[in-house]
Amino acid sequence: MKNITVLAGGVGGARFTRGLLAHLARTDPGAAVTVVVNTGDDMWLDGLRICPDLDTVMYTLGGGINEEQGWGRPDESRRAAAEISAYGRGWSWFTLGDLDLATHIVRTDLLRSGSTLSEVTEFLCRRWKPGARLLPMSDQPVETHVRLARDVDEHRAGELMHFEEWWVRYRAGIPVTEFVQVGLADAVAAPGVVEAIERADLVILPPSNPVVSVGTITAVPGIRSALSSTDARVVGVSPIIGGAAVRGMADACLHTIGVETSASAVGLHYGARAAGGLLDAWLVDETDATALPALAAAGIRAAAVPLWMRDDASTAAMAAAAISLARA
Ligand code: FO1
Repeated sequence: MKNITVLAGGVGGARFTRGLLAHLARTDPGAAVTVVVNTGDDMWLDGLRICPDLDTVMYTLGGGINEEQGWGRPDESRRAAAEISAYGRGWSWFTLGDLDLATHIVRTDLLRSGSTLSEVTEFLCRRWKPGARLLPMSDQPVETHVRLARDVDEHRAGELMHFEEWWVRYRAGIPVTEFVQVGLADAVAAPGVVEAIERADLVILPPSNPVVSVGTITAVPGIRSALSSTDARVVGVSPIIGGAAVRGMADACLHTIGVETSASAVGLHYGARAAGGLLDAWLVDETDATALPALAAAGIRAAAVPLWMRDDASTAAMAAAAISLARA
């Protein structure tokens, strides 16, 4: 198992990858991990380029994450954000901490100097040393927006709203009719992404949001075809346990695209590679063991193991389960 590629969004994908690296350090120290990270949550805010999932993965693997929040830095302060609000600027409901701002300032500085997002990510990782190669899914902006089903505050029904406003300001609590990836038509996979999938010995879809993270990454031109042509096994880990999203409001996203919030529904939504889908195998939690026959019938090899990421040991065990399922 020399090369493992993970397609990750924010918190769930970052924590899973941390467990994977811990497992590999013990069992397969020569293995190299590449994380292809969702950039659909990215935005321009206060003149700065914010990349929530890239930062969550980088901070989590680099030891700089606010563990309770799953995003941002620990021991944060909000002095600059308070001043920005005093000017009536920015998003008062979206916390840009003082330490976190340094990352956005350095990233924006490099982007304005002509660096690509891939180059910026590589530069930032020289400091954080995540122990894996981080690649943005694309160097072109592909921003997830939601289309509003009704008027809310200053927004009108039918309009697009940036996903982060829907997610953070409204906690995904207002009805939307669809997700729109603004910029997708002009985007291509970032350098190294297709190769990282095609040359992998194993590709893992971690328990990230199946719609706005895994769905966004696999919509980038070139990525889905790489997943169908790679010789690697593709193993997914359910982000839904016992009919509820483990984290975040994934159920609001699944509802919007008409997929039931269950481990089997998400696995079937991803589909079997043999039938043109994404998966060779799918890990569900023990409470969802009843889903195994339906998944097998759809051509997806499945196993039921504990999927609660309580600590590093349990997350490492999940990674071990994904690897052994791929080898089965
Ligand atoms: N999430 C929140 O719920 N509230 C916030 O104020 C917030 C600020 C924030 C700032 C930088 C950053 O990188 C992430 C931030 N997030 C915040 C998390 C973000 O919404 C999520 O990490 C992803 O976009 C969804 O996985």
